[in-house]
Amino acid sequence: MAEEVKLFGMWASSYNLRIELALKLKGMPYEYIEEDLSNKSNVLLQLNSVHEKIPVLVHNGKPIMESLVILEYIDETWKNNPLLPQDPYERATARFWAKFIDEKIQPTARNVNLAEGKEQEEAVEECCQQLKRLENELKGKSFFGSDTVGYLDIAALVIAFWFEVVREVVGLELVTEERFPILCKWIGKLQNIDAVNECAAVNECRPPKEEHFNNIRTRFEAAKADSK
Ligand SMILES: N[C@@H](CCC(=O)N[C@@H](CS)C(=O)NCC(=O)O)C(=O)O
Repeated sequence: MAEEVKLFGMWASSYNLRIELALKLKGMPYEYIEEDLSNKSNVLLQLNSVHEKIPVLVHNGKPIMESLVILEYIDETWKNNPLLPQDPYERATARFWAKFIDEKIQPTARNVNLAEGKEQEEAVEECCQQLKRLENELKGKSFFGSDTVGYLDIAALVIAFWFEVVREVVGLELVTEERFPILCKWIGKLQNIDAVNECAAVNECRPPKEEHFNNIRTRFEAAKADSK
């Protein structure tokens, strides 16, 4: 039976990007359905009635939600080019750091983006400490997945893109080579546009920079207006 793989996403979402990248690394063709998040389709609302969010992967009619869960599903379903490490301890460690990114770094990064004055300064300090912890995980390795892009690289991609957002949109020089040499080297490798290996897939999935920054600017302004 031919497989049916559909992805409900939004072009500027880094969660969506995780799934696109994983499917590309697996060489799995899929149908992409762009959602307007200000006017979500009934199909999306039915598929993910709990969170009403993208991304949703639909495999042979069955929906899978939450980007990290979807990544594991993809890895277990299509066994070529494994994303998670084979060793149970290393798998657990990769999952631990992915959770750390989503539950700790992302909320702090949100405060860096949206807070002002002293509150923003505190968020910057906290974020730098969290990023240092993550950076330690990369010591002595090319990628979090060791020699190749793996599950944790995909989960952490959101950070690679956020570094530029902070500089271009928020106007903070937060992540410098001096502060985070290992993370910066990793980002450089991922963004090597001449790469022919899995890093080429990263660039294929990446939204066009200017449009992406403009989209983020608009979202930040709306979020700030909402909180006032
Ligand atoms: N924890 C979720 C987060 C997904 C998420 O926040 N999606 C956003 C787009 S980036 C969304 O659909 N937002 C619509 C809404 O909140 O109404 C995941 O990892 O998939």
